[in-house]
Amino acid sequence: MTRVSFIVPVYNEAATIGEVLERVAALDLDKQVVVVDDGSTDETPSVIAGRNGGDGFRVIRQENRGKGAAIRAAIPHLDGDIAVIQDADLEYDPAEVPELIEPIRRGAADVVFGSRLSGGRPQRAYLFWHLVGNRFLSLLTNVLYNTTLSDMETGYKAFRTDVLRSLDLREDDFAIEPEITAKVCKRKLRVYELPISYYGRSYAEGKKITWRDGLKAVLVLVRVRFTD
Ligand SMILES: Nc1nc2c(ncn2[C@@H]2O[C@H](COP(=O)(O)OP(=O)(O)O)[C@@H](O)[C@H]2O)c(=O)[nH]1
Ligand SMILES: [Mg+2]
Repeated sequence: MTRVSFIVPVYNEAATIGEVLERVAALDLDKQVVVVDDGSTDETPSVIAGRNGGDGFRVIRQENRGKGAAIRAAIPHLDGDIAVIQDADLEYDPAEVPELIEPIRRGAADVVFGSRLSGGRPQRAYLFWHLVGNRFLSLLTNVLYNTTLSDMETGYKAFRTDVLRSLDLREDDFAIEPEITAKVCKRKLRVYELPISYYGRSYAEGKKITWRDGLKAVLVLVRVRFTD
């Protein structure tokens, strides 16, 4: 059976992290869960500590350096065949992970992106400029790397674990998303997309990504294409 490693970057998500971990635990998969909490100042640490996750459950703590640093910190600890990034904020529903990883399990894909923009699943209607920004970044990705992604910024990205390890990721903050996308595309890996649901949250509910991350994404996409 395929073992699946969940990487859960979490920063101040006390309202949702418990439910996320419960939904992950409920999945009928052979799995490992690596939570990276880098300095949450709310109740997140006690919610995590209150869970007895068993053998495959590990919590990494470090100084706060961003989502990218958190994902990178988890990579050396992965022991699954497939690795999935699972945000801690319930924008993405763990119940969809078995479907997401299926193309990798079948041996057809090296990487699968869950797409919010390809239709067919519930999507919260809101934040017009985010949609425009995400469409633009995906178009730029497609032009630079000759591919056809609809949602390069998606939080749901699944990988063969050896492929994730080989990407040599360096970004600390949200620039990890374009860095992953760019390096995956540049390597000519077999990338698939699958429509997923998106239960988007507002800034009042704790969303942290901003337009500055969008600008930085442009730079990272161009940099990896022409230099790295
Ligand atoms: N460990 C860690 N996780 C972070 C940090 N910043 C964001 N995250 C997590 O990354 C995920 C995505 O963050 P979010 O603000 O929802 O961004 P978006 O979904 O890309 O708009 C959530 O699970 C956050 O808790 C950070 O500095 N450290
Ligand atoms: Mg989110």
